[in-house]
This record gives sequence, structure tokens and C-alpha cells, in this order.
Amino acid sequence: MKLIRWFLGRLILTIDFLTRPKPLTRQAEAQDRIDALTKKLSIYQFSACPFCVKVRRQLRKNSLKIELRDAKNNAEHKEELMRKGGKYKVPCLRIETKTGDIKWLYESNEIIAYLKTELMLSPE
Ligand SMILES: N[C@@H](CCC(=O)N[C@@H](CS)C(=O)NCC(=O)O)C(=O)O
Repeated sequence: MKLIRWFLGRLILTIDFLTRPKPLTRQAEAQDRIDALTKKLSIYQFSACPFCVKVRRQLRKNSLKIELRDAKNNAEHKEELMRKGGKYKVPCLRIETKTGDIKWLYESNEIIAYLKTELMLSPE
């Protein structure tokens, strides 16, 4: 079972690499504005999780520089996700709000929808 999971993980990463989207190019000022917003975000994830790959593809496509935190191999990140986020599930978006509060957003579709709305990304 572990071997099958490992193989599927490699397959997902290979397909993702071969079909990855081209990053969007913005004017420097627009990119700086987006970078300032995404500085307050981080994503807890596993490298070969298909839901995390889906979110990472959106980051790449929209040239979003969001810190990725490995919740599988990094014990500190794993513990933080479980204790503060509330459950051990990835992907999870950690959001530092304007008032300094921390919010934890689970579900890949919710994360992508949040990024599109908050960062005013153009629709597909
Ligand atoms: N519906 C969720 C599914 C997320 C999910 O199932 N993630 C798996 C990894 S692929 C997970 O976190 N499993 C917990 C574990 O492995 O302990 C989404 O779209 O984000």
C-alpha cells in the first residue's frame, strides 16, 4: 500500500511538472502590490498531495509568492497545523489579517476561491 501511494505520488509530481502552467507576467508595480498581500499568507501542504498540487498550480499560474510549509516532514509545521489550524489536513491556508488575527482555511477549492477574490485575480 505504501509503495502504491509512493508511486502515485511520483506520478502526480511528474505529470504536474510536465504540464505546469506558464507563470503570469505583471508590471513590476502590480507584482509588488500582490507580493505585499501574499506576504501575509502561507500554505501548509504535502509535496505529492493532489489537492496541494492543484493549489500550487494556481500559485504558479498567477505568479503568487506564497510560502509553502511542509506539514509532512517538518515536525514544527505539522504540530502548528494540528494545534492552531485544528486538524491535520492539507492544503491549509494560514491568513494573517490586517488586524493581526490568524485564520486557517482548509479545502483546496476554498483556498483557490479565496485567493481569486482577495487578490483580485482575473477569472479563467
Ligand atoms: N477535500 C480536501 C481533501 C484534502 C485531503 O484529503 N488531503 C489529504 C492529503 S492528499 C490529507 O490531508 N490527509 C491527511 C493525512 O494524510 O493525514 C481538499 O480539497 O483540500
